[in-house]
Amino acid sequence: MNAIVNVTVTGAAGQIGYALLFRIASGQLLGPDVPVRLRLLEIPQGVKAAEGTAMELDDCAFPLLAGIDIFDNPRDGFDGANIALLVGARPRAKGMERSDLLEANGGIFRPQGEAINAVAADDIRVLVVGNPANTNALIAASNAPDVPKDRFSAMTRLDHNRALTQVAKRAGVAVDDVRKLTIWGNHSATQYPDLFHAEIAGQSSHVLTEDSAWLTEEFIPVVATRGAAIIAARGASSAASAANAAIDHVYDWVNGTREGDWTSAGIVSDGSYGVPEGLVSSFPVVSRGGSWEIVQGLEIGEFSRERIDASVAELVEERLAVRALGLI
Ligand code: NAX
Repeated sequence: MNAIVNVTVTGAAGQIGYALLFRIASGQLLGPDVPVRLRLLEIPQGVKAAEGTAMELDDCAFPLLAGIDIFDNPRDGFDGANIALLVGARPRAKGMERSDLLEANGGIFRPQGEAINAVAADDIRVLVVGNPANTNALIAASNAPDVPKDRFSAMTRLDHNRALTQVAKRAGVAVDDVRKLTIWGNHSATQYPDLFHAEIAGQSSHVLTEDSAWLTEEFIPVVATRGAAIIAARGASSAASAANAAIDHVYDWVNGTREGDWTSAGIVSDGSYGVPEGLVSSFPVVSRGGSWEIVQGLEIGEFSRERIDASVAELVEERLAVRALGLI
């Protein structure tokens, strides 16, 4: 049996937390032979509900679940964490300006970054799910100066998975036959799902990219605004699909992406593809040896360039705003 891995989940009593924790405890996050100890972090008002979820986890008698602890402060919540899923965040309330939203989330992700810096395990890997995910990841990473920047990532895997299914449906193939799709930029409506390097059942995707009406009026907006469409239909935001994407992201990060494919993740830019260094932006990535690497050498045409630049411009603005607030 492998060593026990400590997994901290924030926002554990929320709807994504509820969809996520059982899958982690059953072995789907890290693999079927890796025992996990869950550390649930909530605000004090969320602790009771987290206790209820912990009771249900106990009642599943998962063989891989080595224990569950619940905390209401980051210093204890991240103590010894090997993996941290930062799901809890402050949603945008009516009438809230974007700067208010960034400030409110800074109040969450700055102390969490500081706590990760102080008490997490040396091999800590952090996935930020809570929105605005890219900039929240930037805030957390900036406040954890002793943790290598490449250990922080923001989730765009849900967008990636959404795009895979849209392409598979359009092309009439299985989802598994669609490869090398990319989500670029911010996890927001400006994100750019890029099909130009995609392979569909081993063939080029030009049949789809040449259908410019479908590409610009259907595919890109459907993927970019899918979150709002789910809310309109379900009366609540994506939860199980978001939890599933978080599982996919961490599983691939730890165990490696499959040969002949790549995925998408928000990671700290090294300046690749003209994305300013230090921004947390989504890129085409592979994971090798437990680290994300940006897929290099892709040709970016004018159509893609414009859209990548627009989303990156939004990230630059968000960075300026959190800098002005003294959060990074
Ligand atoms: P919920 O409102 O159901 O749950 C959030 C939970 O976080 C609550 O239980 C709350 O008490 C807790 N919380 C708040 N502040 C906290 C703190 N400082 N420490 C620990 N816990 C804290 O939201 P849910 O639907 O679970 O969504 C969580 C976040 O994921 C939201 O920010 C949401 O916007 C974001 N999403 C991100 C996605 C992505 O692809 N990156 C997709 C799905 C989702 O929209």
